[in-house]
Amino acid sequence: MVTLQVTGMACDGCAKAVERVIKAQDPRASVRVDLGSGRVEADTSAAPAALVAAIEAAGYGAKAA
Ligand SMILES: [Cu+2]
Repeated sequence: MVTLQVTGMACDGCAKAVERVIKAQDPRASVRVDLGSGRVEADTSAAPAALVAAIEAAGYGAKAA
């Protein structure tokens, strides 16, 4: 389980975009996004640093929580 703090998500579309970014790194990941808090939980074997980099490349802020 990887928990990330993501900033810059304003709507459901953003939440879906972040989920897609994570699934691009690991198609089998199961992802939960809490839009209000920016907390993102992913059941994935992908490295947290790789997820952070991919989310930042998509235009959001991210750090391991
Ligand atoms: Cu949005």
